[in-house]
Amino acid sequence: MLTIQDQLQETATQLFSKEFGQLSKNEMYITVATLTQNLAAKEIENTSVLTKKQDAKQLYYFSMEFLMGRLLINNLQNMNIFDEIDEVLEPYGVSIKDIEFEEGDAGLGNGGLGRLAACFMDSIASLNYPGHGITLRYRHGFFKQTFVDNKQVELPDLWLNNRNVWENKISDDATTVSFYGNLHKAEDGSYSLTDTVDVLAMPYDMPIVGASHTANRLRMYDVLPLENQKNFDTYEKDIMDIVSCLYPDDSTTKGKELRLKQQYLFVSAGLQNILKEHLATHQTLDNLADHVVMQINDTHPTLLIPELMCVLIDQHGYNFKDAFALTSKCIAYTNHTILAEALETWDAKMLQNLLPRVYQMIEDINNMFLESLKPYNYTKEQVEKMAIIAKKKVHMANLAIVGSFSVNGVAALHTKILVEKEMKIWADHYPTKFNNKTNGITQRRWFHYANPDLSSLVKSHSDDRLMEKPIEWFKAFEQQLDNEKVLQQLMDIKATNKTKLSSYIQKHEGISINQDAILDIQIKRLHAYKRQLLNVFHIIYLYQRLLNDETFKENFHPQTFIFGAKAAPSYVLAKNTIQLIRTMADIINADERVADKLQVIMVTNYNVSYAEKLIPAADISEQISTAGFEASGTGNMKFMMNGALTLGTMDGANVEIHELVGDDNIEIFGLLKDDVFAIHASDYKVKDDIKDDETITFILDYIKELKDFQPILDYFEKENDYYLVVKDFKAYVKAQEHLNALYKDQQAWTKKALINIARSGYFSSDRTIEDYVNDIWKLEKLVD
Ligand code: 4GP
Repeated sequence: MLTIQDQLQETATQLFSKEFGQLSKNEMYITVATLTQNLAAKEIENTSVLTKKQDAKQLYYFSMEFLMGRLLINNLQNMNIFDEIDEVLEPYGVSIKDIEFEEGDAGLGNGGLGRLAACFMDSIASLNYPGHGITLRYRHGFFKQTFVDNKQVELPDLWLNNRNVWENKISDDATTVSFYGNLHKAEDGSYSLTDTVDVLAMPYDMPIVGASHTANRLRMYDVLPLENQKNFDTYEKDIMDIVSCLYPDDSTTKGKELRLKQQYLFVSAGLQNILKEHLATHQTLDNLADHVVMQINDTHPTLLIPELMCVLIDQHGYNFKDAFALTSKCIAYTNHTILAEALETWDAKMLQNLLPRVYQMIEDINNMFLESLKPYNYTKEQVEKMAIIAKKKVHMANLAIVGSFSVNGVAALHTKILVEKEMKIWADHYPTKFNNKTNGITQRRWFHYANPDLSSLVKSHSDDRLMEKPIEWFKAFEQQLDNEKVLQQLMDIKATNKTKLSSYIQKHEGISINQDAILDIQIKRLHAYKRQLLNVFHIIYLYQRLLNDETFKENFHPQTFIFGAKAAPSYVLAKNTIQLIRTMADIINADERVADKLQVIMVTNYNVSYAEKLIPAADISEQISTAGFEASGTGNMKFMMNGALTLGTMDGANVEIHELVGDDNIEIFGLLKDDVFAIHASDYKVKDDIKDDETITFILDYIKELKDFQPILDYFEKENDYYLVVKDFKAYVKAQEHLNALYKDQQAWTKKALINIARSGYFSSDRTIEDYVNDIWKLEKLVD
């Protein structure tokens, strides 16, 4: 057996025909990563041998997004070879940390849903379950953000330009996927399509290496042309577009159709591969549900339902009833949002044109479903609300609910809102289908890797044997609550993390942060409901107060506000909010009068790697969405685990954080969801509130004076402040003041931080995955 050192040299020779010591940094990264990838390949093989031997049921997680971030260190740590490789590198004067940034962030996602999928993959493998991800191999990831005159500018993310060491092309599993065509019905009642436009879906697999002995796969589909297609040049250009980017601009019909093509491509190809594998072992699909479970991550992969029906009926001779029974036993659906605009619908004509047979199947499912409603006394409106096809639209959430055996929300409050309000009619109709699975995050990336010093401290006071039981492992740390030495160590670690962050920010943004300040961070997608506007309104208020109130200024502990957010390219209000934050940052950071008290930074191109630096340094975690609108949030969990105090509304998983840490260890403010819903149902006029409120009037006037912020002003004037920034403002200011005062007692603050860390184990995605496994997936562990 070759030593790791020999293997590294061998890999360097194979790849670059060079001595390891002669490699450039980028070549060193590629060499180390390739070796890691080769070692992972053995684990994948072992996993598939075990899966076969145990005839184990497998999970397939269909998601349009997997926001993986960098993989090198994560994989090395999970494979337990980090230290060994680092030692081998030492004589060459490099460490893994020096080469890790050569890797591009795999940004195949844009927010919570995609990052959740990545955390789930890590937990599934680490808990030794056979479970694979299925997605698309977008040539451009989520855009790269830059700023010009404080305005967001989007650049393509060319993540595949450097060699993607982690992927393997699996040509043997390439499959044909067909679009368009003419549908024919034969005399025996069977259907066929002619004149379709066919493409080759080519899978690339990335290893998902768990912390134990299991390695699963993330399968990403690329598109390649096929011979014998008409008008080859246009055909080739058109089909290559399918995987060109994560979110096609869907303001045009063409863009919408492209998105639908993306959805069908990975659903159809993924399903073909799953069924091929199943049939190779079992020769029948009758027992598919015993061996395969498919989770659809939001509605984007919902075409899986009619597609599986088509395959069962057209290729395997099932009748409709049996095909439906089998399909709905294999598929489960997760809902991630209650925002009405995010509930997908497709123009029926477009779907029918693009996928004639699939559309027909959707019609059949719809007819069967409507028929099944007849014995109930639903009103016409209710039936219309539940119909899969209504008003010339296909309602994907309705299709997902009808065709799956489980529908889950992602936090207790979210599921409650689905069951009691947004999807009440469905939950009453299918009372056993609905369930909650509170989200989680992988502690391996978001704690052990991102915050190594804190990880060592907790480790030294916990029991390694509990490592696989994160709730208990973290909880053991609470015994140190009155240990002054540990409290001091916690403060020191926070200070060190701030220093590290400061140099990172200095390098990337050209600003260094005030190390003594309270670090107050809001990082998430930019959306009106997440209320970055509330945060920046408070900053404008604070700035004026510091300028005009000496006593206030004296008592105020310096505070640095950091934002990280990308706005969807066509989302005008969100982009305008970014511009306001950046403009305020320029004004405030240049004003000597508040220099030692207030600082505002909006980082560039916020992504997973940035989050890994920001979160361990934070004191305050801003989770200030309008109650009832954030399904869960997962950033809130990451901050908690790293010892930041949550400043939040009673929304999403904040509610569960509050329940775990109690009133004293979290700063809750603002309207409750029922208040919000009541206001929305009333004839509330924000202008009445504004006219009686000097502070808000001042802030709005200030923004007006800045010019360039009409979309924000319109949001108040024309959209009536739908997300209730004005209504929650006073409570938010008070909560901020409370935290600012509290911070002065460092000991008391640190105790609260400690309690947050110690009780955060509940939010490990290991717990979430065990919940999915027990209630939905019913998988068994692979035993080595
Ligand atoms: C997000 C939700 O907004 C967030 O609250 C939740 O934590 C996350 O999913 C994971 O469940 N939704 C999306 C989306 O990212 O695209 O709908």
